[in-house]
Amino acid sequence: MRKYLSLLLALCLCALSLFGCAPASENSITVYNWEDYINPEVIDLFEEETGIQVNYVRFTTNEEMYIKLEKGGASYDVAFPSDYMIERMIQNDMLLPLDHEKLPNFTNNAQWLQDPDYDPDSLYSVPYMWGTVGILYNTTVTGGEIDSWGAMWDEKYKKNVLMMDSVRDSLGVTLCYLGYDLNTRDEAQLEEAKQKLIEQKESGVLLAYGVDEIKDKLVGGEAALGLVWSGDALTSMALNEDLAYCVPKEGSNVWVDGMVIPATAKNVEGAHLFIDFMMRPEIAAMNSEYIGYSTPNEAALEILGPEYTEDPTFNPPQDVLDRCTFFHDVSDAAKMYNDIWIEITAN
Ligand code: N2P
Repeated sequence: MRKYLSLLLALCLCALSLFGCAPASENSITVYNWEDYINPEVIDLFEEETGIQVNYVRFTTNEEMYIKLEKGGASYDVAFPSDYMIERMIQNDMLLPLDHEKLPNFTNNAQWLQDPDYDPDSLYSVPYMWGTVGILYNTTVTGGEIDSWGAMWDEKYKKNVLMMDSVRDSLGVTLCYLGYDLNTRDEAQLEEAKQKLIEQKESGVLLAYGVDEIKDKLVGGEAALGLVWSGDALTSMALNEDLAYCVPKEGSNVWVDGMVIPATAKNVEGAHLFIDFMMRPEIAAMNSEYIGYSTPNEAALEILGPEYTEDPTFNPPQDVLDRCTFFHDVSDAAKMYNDIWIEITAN
């Protein structure tokens, strides 16, 4: 017994000398981010500079992230929701107000993203990346350019189309194809979109629903068309020269993902340090270059240069942006969206 006690004492002393008296949360932060959405070197640089350990956890969709945070249980110090989800989380008191005094690099961001309508005055979020939703396609199969969502229903591409297992993205582009607003709460319009997606499945055009694996399948030549986010399109096109990206003429979604501090965060100080680190020009440039998404950080754009800023996937021309719409929280219609999604994907 005495042996155990002295061993325990030795262990405690050892832990104290290593970590001082600080609780573990002061020496670490838990970051909850999308799959494939950071340059891993950035995490190493942050850990080296601050001595704060990053526990890095990934999610696939906004809805998955939301449920995890809503349920409690796990606590995250920094999360990366999209615009419409930030709107919902603010409404539901799920975020802490940011201390802008601790975020001196915030002013590197483009003016239009310093005061976004989903979070006026950026009280709860700072922008991380932005982009569009479109079709990544293999030109050797299509035989040329495509410009309509109709291609994703075209029986020429049987068992060759990948849709996103993400309720707002797939329903949103289907609503655009039908000529409706992608934020609609109209039951009849949503029902029509549902039928359209069921038709895509039943006609055999749909190969599968997926999220992050869509880009890999397109790069590997395992499908002809896939619904993707612009950054994934950019990195895929660099890996396979037969691939092209279009934002269809019927319109699409333009989005911004932010960095936020959930109300249940344990290391708020560390979270601010991490968020500010991510907004340093050289760090934002490293992330943008690695993941292919467009940074709102104007100082980073200068580092990236014309190879990026003149690329139409990275920096879409005005006519493309003019036909794109931001998602908004659909509030009490969210349940209708989710029920439709379950019905479509369940069988
Ligand atoms: C990249 C995640 C992109 C998030 N895999 C799009 N909102």
